[in-house]
Amino acid sequence: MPGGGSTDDPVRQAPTRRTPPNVRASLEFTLDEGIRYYEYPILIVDDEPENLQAFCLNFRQEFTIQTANSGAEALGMLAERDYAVVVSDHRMPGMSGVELLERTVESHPDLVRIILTGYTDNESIIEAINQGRIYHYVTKPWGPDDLGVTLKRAIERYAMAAHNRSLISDLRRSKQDIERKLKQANRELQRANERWKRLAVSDGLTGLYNHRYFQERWRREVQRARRYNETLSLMVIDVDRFKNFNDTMGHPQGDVLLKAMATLLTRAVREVDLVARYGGEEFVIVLPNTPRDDAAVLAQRVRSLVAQHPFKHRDVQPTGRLTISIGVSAFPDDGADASEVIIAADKALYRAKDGGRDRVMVALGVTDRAEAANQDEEMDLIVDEDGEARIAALSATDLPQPIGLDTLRLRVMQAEKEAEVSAAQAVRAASQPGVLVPQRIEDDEEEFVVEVYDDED
Ligand code: GH3
Ligand code: MG
Ligand code: MG
Repeated sequence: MPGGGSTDDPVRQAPTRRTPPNVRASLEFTLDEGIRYYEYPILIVDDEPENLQAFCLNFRQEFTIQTANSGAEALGMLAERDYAVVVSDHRMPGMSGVELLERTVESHPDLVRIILTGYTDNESIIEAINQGRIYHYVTKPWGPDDLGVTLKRAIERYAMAAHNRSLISDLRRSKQDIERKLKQANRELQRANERWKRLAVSDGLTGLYNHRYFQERWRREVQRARRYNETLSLMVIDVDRFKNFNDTMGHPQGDVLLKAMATLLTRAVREVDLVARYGGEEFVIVLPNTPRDDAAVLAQRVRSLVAQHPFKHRDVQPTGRLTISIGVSAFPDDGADASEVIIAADKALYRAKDGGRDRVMVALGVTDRAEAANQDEEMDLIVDEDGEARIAALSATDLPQPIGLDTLRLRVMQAEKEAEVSAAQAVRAASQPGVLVPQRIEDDEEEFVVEVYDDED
């Protein structure tokens, strides 16, 4: 009854249970109670009805079996539903068993393919088996016990393959999930590292760079300046009479002030300049690629900005204002290495303190240091009412020539308000090379210190 399919045909009798294979459940049963083989449909293909009948009679108790009379019919059925195993006779008109099985390799990779043959030496079967396209061959006539075992092994193999496949896809999914989480964790770690790095170089109170970072960075900047033959300047800043502020207002208010100071200093300089807390109420500013003269002018600006700033409670200070003193030095002018330049700025700062505070002092250059030690000269500069200035007791042209001095202290007596400008004009008129940094000593007396330093060294 080729091509047939009536329901009273024992060969065609549809198996009662056709639950699609549940891979997970199957695996559990493999481990615990054994596989429920009937959950895995088997397709038997043979052109001879007696063979199909014999197959069904032998195995339908244990397995779910469907039959096909030809390769073409089998392909149609395979396209319609999933089978675990296909058992095909080899010698069939139209499409041979090997050909049928080979045609299912791509479309049904997990399907277990078994060939039934009387020709064990058939080349094409051997080749198909060797290349893994056919799982097993069974020689005719087959014995029910052997074939039964073969079918069970085939189903187990199918169940395992399907299970592996699902494991692999589970793994792939979790791998993607893990990768995503890992990426996220890495991003967080990177952010935490950046925060940590920033924390390691910051001062806890002010948020400025800390002393350790300053030292490291300063050394690097000196090396760089040396390599590229550049000038690099440094300001060392100390808050004047800060102990008094602390003692009067209390330490917490002192902290508030230091924070406000840090903000002001940061705002006062360029982006490329580095502001750090040197310790206590001392700050440093590194000015890359800046000649000492420019640094002195900038220091004056910073000093003036601070003196004018309405810090909270500044009125408790002796002068009624919060002021700073600044020492300025530069590499290579004031030292051959990083430490020497810091020491030079520190010394200049001490001179600023000694000189009455709220002022800028510039370091004595390396080359002129010995000379300057013996020439701590003071001269009076008088500015008359129409803004003209002259050196007291000396005419402008009587200034020492050549200059050779790093610092010249000039006491300025003045009648007019524009004294700073006038003093500058006076010194320029006297053909002084260098930068002029006039500074008020005490408002009442209208006295000024004018720092003049030679920029030729
Ligand atoms: P000078 O003008 O000579 O610099 O006088 P000064 O009072 O500023 O100097 P001195 O070194 O005598 O005092 C510095 C004060 O700074 C003493 C210390 O209590 C205070 N200080 C240092 N670090 C901190 C800080 O982190 N917070 C507060 N509130 N005060 C600090
Ligand atoms: Mg101090
Ligand atoms: Mg101080």
